[in-house]
Amino acid sequence: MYQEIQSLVLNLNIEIIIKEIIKIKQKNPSTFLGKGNLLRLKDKIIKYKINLLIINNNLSPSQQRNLEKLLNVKVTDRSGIIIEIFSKRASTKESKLQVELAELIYRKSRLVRAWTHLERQRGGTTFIGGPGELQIELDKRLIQLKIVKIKKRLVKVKARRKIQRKSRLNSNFKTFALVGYTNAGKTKLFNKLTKKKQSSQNKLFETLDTKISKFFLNNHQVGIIDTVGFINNIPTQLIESFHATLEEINSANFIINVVDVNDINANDKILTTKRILKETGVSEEKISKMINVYNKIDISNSNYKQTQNRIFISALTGEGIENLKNSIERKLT
Ligand SMILES: Nc1nc2c(ncn2[C@@H]2O[C@H](COP(=O)(O)OP(=O)(O)OP(=O)(O)O)[C@@H](O)[C@H]2O)c(=O)[nH]1
Ligand SMILES: [Mg+2]
Repeated sequence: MYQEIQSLVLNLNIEIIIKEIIKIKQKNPSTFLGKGNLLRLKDKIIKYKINLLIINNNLSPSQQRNLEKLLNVKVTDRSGIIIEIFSKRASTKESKLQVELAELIYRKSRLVRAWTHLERQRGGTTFIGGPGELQIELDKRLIQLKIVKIKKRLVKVKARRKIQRKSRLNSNFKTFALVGYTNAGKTKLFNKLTKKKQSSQNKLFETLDTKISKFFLNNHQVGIIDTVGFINNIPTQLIESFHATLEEINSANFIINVVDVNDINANDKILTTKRILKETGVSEEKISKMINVYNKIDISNSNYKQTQNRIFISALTGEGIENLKNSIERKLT
C-alpha cells in the first residue's frame, strides 16, 4: 500500500525526498521505531536535509513527541496527513466545521509536543508546573471551549438534516447511497445519473459534503446520495466529526459501493468500506445487501463476470449504466 500514502502526501504538495518501507517486528511503545532504525533514520535526515518525517501509521501523542525529540525533525502520522487533506478540501460551512472539529480533537492530545518542541529550540528546559505547563493548560482549555462551541453548531446541522430526511420519507420516494473508497468515481456516477455537475476530479477527498438529488428511473423518481469517500485507517476524529454527513448513508434504502475495477487492492478496499459503514452504524443487513459497482471499465482490459451484486460500468462513457439502472429498479421494488 505504499502507493496510497504516496498519493496522500503528493495531494498535499509535499516533495518526497526519500521513502522507506520498514518491517517492524514489535512497535516500541515510546518511539514506535526501534533503536537501530532510529539511528539509521537520523543519519539520513541530516544527510538529505529532511524537514518532515511522515510515518504511515498512527502514532500516539507521546510517540510523536519522542520521535521529534530524538530525530530533531517535525514528525506527522497517517491521521495527521489525512486530516490535513480534509482541511485543504473543505469549502462549505458544514465541512469546514466538521474538519475543524477533527483538527481540534487531534491537536488537543498533542499540545504538549508543540510546547516541548519550542522549549528545545530555545534551549530551555521544561520544569514541571512551570510556565510551560500553565500555557499548555490554557491552550487545552481554549481548545476545549472551541470544541464545545463547534459541537453545538453541529447539533443544529444534524437537526436540520433530520427534518430534511423526514420530509423525504414523507414524499415517499426511495433513495440509495453511493459509498466507497475515495477517487473510485462516486461523484462521476452521481453526475451521470442525475445530469448534475458536481466536482469530480482526480484528487483524494474531492467530495466532503453529502449531496442528494432526484432522477427519473424509467418512469418514477428515486433519490441518490453522494458523500465523502473512505480510506483505510480513517482517523477516528474524522468519523466522529463527520457524523452528520455519514448519517445520511444510514437513511438510504440501499447502498451502492463504487469500486475502481483497475485497483489491485479492490478487495481490501471493499472490506475497508464495509468496516467503516459498520462503524458509522449501518446495519449488517444493509451492508450484506449492498451492490458492488466496478467502475472505470473503459480503461480496463481484464475480463469480468457480472452477477446480481457485481455490476461493471464506466461512469465516463456510460457503458453498463442501463444495466445498473435495471438493478437499482429491482432493488427498489
Ligand atoms: N476513465 C475513467 N475515469 C473515471 C471514471 N469515473 C471516474 N473517473 C475519474 O476518476 C477520478 C475520481 O472521480 P470522482 O468522481 O471524483 O471520485 P469520487 O469517488 O467521488 O472521489 P471522492 O469524492 O474523493 O470520494 C476523476 O478524475 C474522474 O474523472 C470512469 O468510468 N472512467
Ligand atoms: Mg466524490
